[in-house]
Amino acid sequence: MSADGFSPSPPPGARADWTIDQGWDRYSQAEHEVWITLYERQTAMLPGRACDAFLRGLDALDLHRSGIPDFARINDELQRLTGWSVVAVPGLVPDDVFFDHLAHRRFPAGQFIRKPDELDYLQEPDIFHDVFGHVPMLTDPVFADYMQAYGQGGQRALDLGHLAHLARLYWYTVEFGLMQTPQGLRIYGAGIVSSRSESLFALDDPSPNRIGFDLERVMRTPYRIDDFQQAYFVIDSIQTLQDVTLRDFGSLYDRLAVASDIGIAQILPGDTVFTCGTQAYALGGGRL
Ligand code: HBI
Ligand code: FE
Repeated sequence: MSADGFSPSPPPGARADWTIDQGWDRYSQAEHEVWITLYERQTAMLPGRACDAFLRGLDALDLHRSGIPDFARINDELQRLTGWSVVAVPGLVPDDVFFDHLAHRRFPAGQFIRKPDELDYLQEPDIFHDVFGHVPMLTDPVFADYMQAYGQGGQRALDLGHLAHLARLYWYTVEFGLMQTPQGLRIYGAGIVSSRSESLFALDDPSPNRIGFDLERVMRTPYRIDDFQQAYFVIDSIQTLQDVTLRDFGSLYDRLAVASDIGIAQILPGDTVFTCGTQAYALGGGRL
């Protein structure tokens, strides 16, 4: 939604809710090969790095078969497991449209796939990020409920003028979340699991801070959209996410309205610190 409160209209060919047909038959062989390349790269490195729920979901959905998956096939299984479905969209959709889909257990996924010369970085979420990154976690019943609650909360955050705060929760959990397990830190965030370089950086690099998840703390922390994160937040279990959404965000938003943001690389006295990062990567100018 734009600042004046009106959403732009869907592009030509899209429905009122911004969905389009996936048009699975129209993907070229070259596009299927991009999927297969990315799929093989990520699945080779994710055991021992991604959390069990993600790896189980990946297995359950059998996402690699013949390249880019057909949403109709994924949805049979996903519907059965958690009642979610994947719908195709042309790219980024307005916030209110995005939240409405999530609130109805539909995940909007980009229909297109990145070009072979941009395997590692892209501006808009494509089908590999959206389907490989996000959909496996939607097979977990608790995570599935969290995502729906997030969509419902999104509609309220827009009304209350606190979208920027809620978006940080999404960013630091759904996109870039880490989880503490008896076997060590694991990835569950879609932005990490769908990226080879960030799957290494987020777990192994000494640069970023890794801090125990705290809802209010996260909502006060800005994030980077153009490079690796300078802070990652660590949950104990998926249940933590569901518990968070049981709270009423109204009083939280009132406090946040007068609270200052926390520096992106700052560590506070109350933080549970997994890693006090060197920030060497960001101080060195990152990849830009
Ligand atoms: N659209 N397709 C798509 N994917 C997103 O992740 C997305 C979006 N529109 C808005 C949006 N995300 C953000 O509003 C939230 O994540 C906060
Ligand atoms: Fe995403």
